Amino acid sequence: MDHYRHIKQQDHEVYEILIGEEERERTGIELIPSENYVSSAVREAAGSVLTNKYAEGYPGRRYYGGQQYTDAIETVAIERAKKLFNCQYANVQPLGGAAANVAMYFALMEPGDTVLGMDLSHGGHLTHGHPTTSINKVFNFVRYKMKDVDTGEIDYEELREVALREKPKIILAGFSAYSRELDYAKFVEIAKEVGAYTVADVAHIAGLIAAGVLKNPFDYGFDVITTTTHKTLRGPRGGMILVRESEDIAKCINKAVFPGMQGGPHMHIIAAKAVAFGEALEPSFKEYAVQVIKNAKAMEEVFKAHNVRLLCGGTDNHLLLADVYGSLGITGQEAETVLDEVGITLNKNMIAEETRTALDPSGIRFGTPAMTTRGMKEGEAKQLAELMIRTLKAKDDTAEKATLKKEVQSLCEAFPVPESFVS
Ligand code: DSN
Repeated sequence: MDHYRHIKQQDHEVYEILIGEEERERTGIELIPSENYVSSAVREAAGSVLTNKYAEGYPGRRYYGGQQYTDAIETVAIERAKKLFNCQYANVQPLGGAAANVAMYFALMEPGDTVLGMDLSHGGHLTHGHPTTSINKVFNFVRYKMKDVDTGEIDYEELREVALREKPKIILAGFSAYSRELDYAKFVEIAKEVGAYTVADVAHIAGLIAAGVLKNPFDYGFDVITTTTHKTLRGPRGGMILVRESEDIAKCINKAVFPGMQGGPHMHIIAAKAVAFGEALEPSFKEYAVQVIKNAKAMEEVFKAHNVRLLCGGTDNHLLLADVYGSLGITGQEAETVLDEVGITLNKNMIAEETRTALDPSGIRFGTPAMTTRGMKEGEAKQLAELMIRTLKAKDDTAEKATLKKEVQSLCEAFPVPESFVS
């Protein structure tokens, strides 16, 4: 592997590990819905000399010298992010989605203030105030849920009642395990009634929003969006905070990120974000995003044909949650393990109204961002879903698992991860 030639010469231990991961990614199918493959251009930027540079502050207002190129690259990333999401302000420094959310909370609230967010067992995220997180000790988190877990419809009546009662400072829309579109207009209407900020954590669906294939919360009047940059947006591992139009909010966000929470920004990652945002502005990215959803719908069709219960009754986005314990009698952990054995990577997941434990829940969560990046279309999505069902039924069948592994490998060989996504 030429791109690791210096590591190979200098540090064989690390080299072997990197080669192992390359092989794993090449020969297996990645179905974790929060993962993707980045282009070689994004990887080059992430591995660039900008890792050498301290750049505390923001373009034109730094605390160290030598910033002509850091200012330039951060400005490119900001301008491209604003264009992608149709907003006035962008902070591209958050190191990840969790850091973005924590900074956003401190920007918009005082300790003790209340956030109204999606119940974690109904698809919300750890950083939306899970009891085990530090942020839960600082702010008060209250919840809304789905009205019907088999359609995914949010209980907007309950959301309004809780908002009127608890007077949240922030109403948070967003999820990491939910497969339907949200009614953003409803969130804004309720927030206006109680004087709350509206924030959407779109980490999972950012790429689908940027491509215009899912609704943009800003079009419905949301104040702030937080996101990661490495999921459907197909950039480097990192975070970002966007502000629709309020300069006051943007200033609070900037202060909360630096110096509030972070020190020197990772300029090499900001460069990689700029490259990824450039790719997402290309027409080919829209085609990709359209295909991500088509592929998820194709997988939905197969799971339904096999009578496997899907939470929310199916999907409008890139991910699916299946109740494999209820439908096939295999636990989420067993499913994750046996699928891993044949080269299909996904994650076990709690389902709404879960009766099992977080470490061995009833569900699996999977999605199509990475397999779509490999160029797979509906035919392959259906083939994969069939392979998954066969694997889930072959937990103790060594011969069938060996056959399945070969089938997964030949699918991978037919669809190598591309190096570039723009022509
Ligand atoms: N870990 C990410 C996910 O898989 O959804 C979110 O933090």
